Amino acid sequence: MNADLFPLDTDLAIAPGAWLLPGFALGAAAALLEAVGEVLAEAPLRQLHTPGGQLMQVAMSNCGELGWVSDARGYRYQALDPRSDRCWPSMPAMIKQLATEAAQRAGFADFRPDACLINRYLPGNRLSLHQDRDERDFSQPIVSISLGLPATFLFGGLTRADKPARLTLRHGDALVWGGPSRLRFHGVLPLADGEHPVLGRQRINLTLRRAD
Ligand code: MD3
Ligand code: FE
Repeated sequence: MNADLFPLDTDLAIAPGAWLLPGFALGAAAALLEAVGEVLAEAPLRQLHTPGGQLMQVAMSNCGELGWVSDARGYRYQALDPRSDRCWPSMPAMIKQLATEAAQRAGFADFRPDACLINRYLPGNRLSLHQDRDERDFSQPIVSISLGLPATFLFGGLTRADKPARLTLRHGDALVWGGPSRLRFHGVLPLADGEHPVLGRQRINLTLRRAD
């Protein structure tokens, strides 16, 4: 009864509307990685350019009806993979299911993700502080699932000037950001080198969102 009505005592309230679910995806990690492998066979990881012309360190791909892209024309979601001009691979049902369950556990019963961004970090790769604001409906939360090497995640406030707090994200952890935390600034410090037993020298992050 507890699991459905209240957060488990292992669930960690980070901020209003923001939850860390440690190990939430651990049991599903092997199946998740197999599904991600199938997506990446169709839509390989690639580094994108920021609108300002900088090459992003983190390599990305997408699955779902919409995928997040960045280029000289700006940041946006689109239905076609610009590398192939074909639709992004569909979102594997088990990924969508897991993210929906994580959102539910954090109190967001109506999460309907249509976009899943796949981020691949190699040692040294970082993601600078930013807001996720390319989506239409900020009442829908964001769910992220971490796999592979641990990363130090930075979460700030609603202005860039707010000094960010740090949080370690490990293999199998899920994060849910919604409500008043949906527009917090956040980023990832340079990935420390290491060897993960399953993923080797990398970290994979899945970020599920409702874009449209
Ligand atoms: C907090 N990815 O893809 S996931 C991104 O680990 C992104 O790859 C990071 O930020 C990563 O945009 C962080 C956790 C996350 C995602 C969205 C958030 C945290 C968030 C939106 C608002 C606040
Ligand atoms: Fe983000």
